Amino acid sequence: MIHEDAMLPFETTLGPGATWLRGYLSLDQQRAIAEKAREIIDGPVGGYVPTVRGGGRMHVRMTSLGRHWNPLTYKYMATRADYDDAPVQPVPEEWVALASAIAAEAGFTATPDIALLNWYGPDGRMGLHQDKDEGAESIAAGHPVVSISIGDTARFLFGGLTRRDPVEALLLESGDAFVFGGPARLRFHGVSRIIPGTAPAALGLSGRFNLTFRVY
Ligand SMILES: O=C(O)CCC(=O)C(=O)O
Repeated sequence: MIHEDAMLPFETTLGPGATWLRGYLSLDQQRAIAEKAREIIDGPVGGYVPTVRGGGRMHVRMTSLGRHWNPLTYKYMATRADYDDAPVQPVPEEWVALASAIAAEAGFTATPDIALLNWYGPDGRMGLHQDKDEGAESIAAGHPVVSISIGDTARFLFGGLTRRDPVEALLLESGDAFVFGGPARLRFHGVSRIIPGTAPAALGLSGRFNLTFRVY
């Protein structure tokens, strides 16, 4: 099923624990997040294109906050051991507060302490995967992943608990939030493509930032 209908309600449930909050962020909030995200991704511990276990290169520029996600070991650590050994930067406080508020809107109590910041260019994409590298207790508790989209629209794929389960395609637009926790915490997801030129003109962005907040 493809959710492309602009008349969809603000809050859409995609099964227990999975909530799509369309247009959650105002343009001013989006602008502030985009500015901060740009500063981080172009900063001293900025974005790089990770090479994963097996040698494949990802199709996003990524940097981690709070703890570094190592794409070779699939573990979180204090420095970027797979790249430049730089110490990871903290998650900005205002982002923690925002992610907690979004989690609450979706029915979860969570204070994220780690985040991945991804930049998608026109050919950006991310294969179907589960987010299962956080601490075992966090996953067992079902603490949610809180995702924020800024910039160009993404065709986001959301599947089930196994790779073979049917996948829905959602068009995540700038300002949308998406939360999956509880029974949805380990659902497969990915991004099949970006739709260039769809970012709100006021952001002056050509590409897409995605932020995913998690509790380690
Ligand atoms: O860009 C997105 O919407 C998804 C990002 C994602 O799946 C991840 O960072 O694990």
